Amino acid sequence: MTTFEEHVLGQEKLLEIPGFGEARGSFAWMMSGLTLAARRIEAQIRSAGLGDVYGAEGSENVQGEAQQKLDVVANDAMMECLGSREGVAALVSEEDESAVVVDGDPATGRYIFIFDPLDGSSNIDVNVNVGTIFSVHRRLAEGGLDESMLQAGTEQVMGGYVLYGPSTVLVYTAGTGVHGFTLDAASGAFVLTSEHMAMPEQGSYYSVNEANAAEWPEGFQTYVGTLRSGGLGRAYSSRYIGSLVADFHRTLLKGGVFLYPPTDKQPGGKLRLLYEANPLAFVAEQSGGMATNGVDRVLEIQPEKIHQRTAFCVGSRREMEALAAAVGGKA
Ligand code: P6P
Repeated sequence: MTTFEEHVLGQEKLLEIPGFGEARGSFAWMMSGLTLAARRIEAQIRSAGLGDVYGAEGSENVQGEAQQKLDVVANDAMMECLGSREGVAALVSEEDESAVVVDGDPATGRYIFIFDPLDGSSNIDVNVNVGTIFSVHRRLAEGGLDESMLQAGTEQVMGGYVLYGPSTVLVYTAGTGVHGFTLDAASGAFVLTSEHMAMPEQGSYYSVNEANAAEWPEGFQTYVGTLRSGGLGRAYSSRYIGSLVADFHRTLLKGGVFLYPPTDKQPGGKLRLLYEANPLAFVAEQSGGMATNGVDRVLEIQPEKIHQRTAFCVGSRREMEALAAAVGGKA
């Protein structure tokens, strides 16, 4: 039985993660703050119907979205569990307008945690899967914390997600493949259940909110029509859960494509670059898939703001190459 923390310790040695060479295990210990938070969030979600944690908090987050009570619970858990870990310089959350500085000393504050504490929370009241998405960057030796937060996705030390579903799974990459863990209720540990996960070259699902179809750029409309008509050599089914982590996890395991194209309402895209698109793009590429905004590779987009949005297309190589051809992107 290999736990998440033991696996990260192995990655730490493999990757010679800077700043912790001498004190082996410090990076793994820091990352154990994530699994502690995930266990706290999972417990709240599992018993949501029994307590008063369903429904809206009655407040709005920085995105102007009604906060669900569990959004606040999840954000508090991430802030408390990660904020108390040595090595964390700052925390960036979807739920908070600005970053929380934990340790501004570059000698000890070595990593920036960027996360969506509970994505898809509008689905909670109907008992649909939700997830936590996380991205870890190094604090840059030069420049301030702001520059360290706004690094391109190619610079991520780690990216991944926790999916709270029939079982609770954690999937991550640190650049040497994608690895999956399942929460073992008996021990409370996230136990390694899939190592070096590979996204199929082609799938048979496409995943997009077709209610927006009339607002997509024409190339996307043509592309989805091609999928529907068997133009990629096979019949496709449509699957759209409306919870990004769940739609992504299915795409990772079964292949196919997930799309959130630009729309008239949101020409710059709806999903967030730093704590949704970048970590999932890192996982997708490390498993053999691809991720773009329709035109450019997501991981190469230079962020300008921590809550910046992007169009997000992610999936198997075959579908993503066909998308690039249809919308003029770089495959
Ligand atoms: P729409 C959930 O609110 C979320 O941020 C993602 O989890 C999901 O993929 C997307 O929005 C769904 O958006 O506009 O299709 O309801």
